[in-house]
Amino acid sequence: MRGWLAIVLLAGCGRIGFDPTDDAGAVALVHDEDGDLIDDDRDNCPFLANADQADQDGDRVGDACDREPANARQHLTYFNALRPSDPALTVTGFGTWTRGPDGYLFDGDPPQGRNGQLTANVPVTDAEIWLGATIRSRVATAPGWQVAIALVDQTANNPYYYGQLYDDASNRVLSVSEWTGSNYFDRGNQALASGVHPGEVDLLLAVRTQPRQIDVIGGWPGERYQTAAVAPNYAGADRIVIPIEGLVLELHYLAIVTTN
Ligand SMILES: [Ca+2]
Ligand SMILES: [Ca+2]
Ligand SMILES: [Ca+2]
Repeated sequence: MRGWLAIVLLAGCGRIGFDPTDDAGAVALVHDEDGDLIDDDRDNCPFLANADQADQDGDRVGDACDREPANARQHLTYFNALRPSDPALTVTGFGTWTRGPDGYLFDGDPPQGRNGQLTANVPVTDAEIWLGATIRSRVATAPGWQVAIALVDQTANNPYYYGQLYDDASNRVLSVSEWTGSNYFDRGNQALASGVHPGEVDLLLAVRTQPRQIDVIGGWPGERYQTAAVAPNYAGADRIVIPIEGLVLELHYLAIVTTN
């Protein structure tokens, strides 16, 4: 129901309190994405502040980002803080992406073009994909506003499942959508009280093959949304695409927690 280039999404991160040194000034932090004073490379949940590092099942994925905190089968398999020193993502679409010191800035304000997308060539099967961003503003002249996580099919070479925060003249939803090859279908959604608006935002797309189900959770601090959908055609993906539409937005991190 929604065109591919009309898909956009984004998520925010908890970098409030970021400090290059700890309070005592004795230990220099290399990079602390979530501001919990634990370096990314030794933080068991590097994108959500969890200073206590609680991990009740001991699988090295902290409870804060472990969807099954009592079932030891999670692995943090991908984390990109999107700094200039981190692996670059592929930019496509029409808007302008600029790499800054702590993220990618997307400008969806014409004449740069309203739509753009980043691609991470990372395969996923049973996993949670986390995205964090800050929406700085909406482009007033855009017909819609969106941040999304899209999965690209391993065989058809098409994006086929999307988790998204989407807002246009007829929809204001957090949703799961499916592209079947000929049509878009909204497989699950929850209405957004205030549409897609500025602020820190995050998005989680959780995908499973047994049973075939997709959960989407996201929103703004104090304004959370959740939906789920059965996904009989989901069989994994060979890459992740992050589409954005009609926003000026800074993307802060992309992470994948694999379940097996
Ligand atoms: Ca940290
Ligand atoms: Ca953390
Ligand atoms: Ca854990």
